[in-house]
Amino acid sequence: MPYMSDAMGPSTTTPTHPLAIPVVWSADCLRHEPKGEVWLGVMTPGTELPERAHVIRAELESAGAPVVDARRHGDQTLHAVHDRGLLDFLEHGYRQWAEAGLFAAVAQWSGPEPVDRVVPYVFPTAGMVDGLPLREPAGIHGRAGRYGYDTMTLIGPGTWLAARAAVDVALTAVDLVGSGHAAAYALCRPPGHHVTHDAYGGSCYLNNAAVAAQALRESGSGRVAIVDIDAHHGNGTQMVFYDRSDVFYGSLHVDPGAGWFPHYAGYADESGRGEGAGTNLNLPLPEGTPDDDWLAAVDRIVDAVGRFGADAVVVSLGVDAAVDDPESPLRVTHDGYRAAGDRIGRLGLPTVAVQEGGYHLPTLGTLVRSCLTGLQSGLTVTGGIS
Ligand code: SP5
Ligand code: ZN
Repeated sequence: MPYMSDAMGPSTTTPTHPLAIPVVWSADCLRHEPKGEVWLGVMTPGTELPERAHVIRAELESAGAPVVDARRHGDQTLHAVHDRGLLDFLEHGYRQWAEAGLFAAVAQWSGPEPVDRVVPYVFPTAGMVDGLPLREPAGIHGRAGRYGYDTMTLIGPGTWLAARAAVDVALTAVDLVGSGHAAAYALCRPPGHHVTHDAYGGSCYLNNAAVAAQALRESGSGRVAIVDIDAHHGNGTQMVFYDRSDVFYGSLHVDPGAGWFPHYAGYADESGRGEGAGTNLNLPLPEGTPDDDWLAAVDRIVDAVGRFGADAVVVSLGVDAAVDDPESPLRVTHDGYRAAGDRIGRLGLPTVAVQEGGYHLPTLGTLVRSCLTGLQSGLTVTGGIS
């Protein structure tokens, strides 16, 4: 693969060399249709739409990237990351909701277009249960709040199929890296980094990046680092590995302390626990953060990954830090995303990039392309790609 310096590429959208990083794809990822998000008590338009996957794929194909279909994988690695109760709820909850007559029960109060989506209504917060054992509610409507921690992340008829397919996409990308590719990109949808061991939310259902990291561990990488450049803190990924010393998690994101999702995690003093002490790094950033400050934070995380001694890297590649994105106040440009990819690539490690957020459809594809172009050039410099 040819080396491409920043000076040689006149602009991010007109690279002089094709993108060679394989793009893993599954048409089943389109089957999740959130239809909306219940936000502040009302149904609002959905943001995590199937069109996201279409525009990313189209742009990467036009950049020359090979597209590979995901291969079906078993549940072993998924079970190492997620609780069986969560998986059971995600797989069967929609049907059970329908069978319990809950869609019919609310139809009289919905608007002209009834929405058949699972939405939780009671949450076992720390203050509510106050140390009581966490029970499995009998009613499916009660169970929803046991596993879902917000009202924005709706479950429809295709949600499980898509979320499970996204895990296969991530695992196939891990396989490609295992078979000698320096890097692979998993076009996962729905995204995953907000999902903990047993709780979904933030437009995410299964933690694709955490499953990829776990799979890399199982396939021989002794130490794996996750670099999360999505605009939001990946609270789910952080907590999956919070007590472990074999997986490092580093994230730069809009400061939850300034009022941003996920509100309850992502603070600078969260550094890991027990065996995992010192293997978690959060760099919260102020609203309006531009490229130079954002890239300085990327550098700090890349340096920490180097010190950790990772054998492989998972990038949680959200592009919602971009200046035009409607869901975050960070102000990163295409050049910023390309530079971030380059810096991560210069680690010279096998790299699995997993799609997370990014909601501005007109620039979504070119932002991902910029980051992967940078990753390719960084890997080429260090000999990670030959
Ligand atoms: C993967 C990812 O980027 N998840 C981010 C989820 C954060 N969502 C916060 C939503 C805050 C309110 N947005 C209003 C949208 C109205 N439809
Ligand atoms: Zn995000």
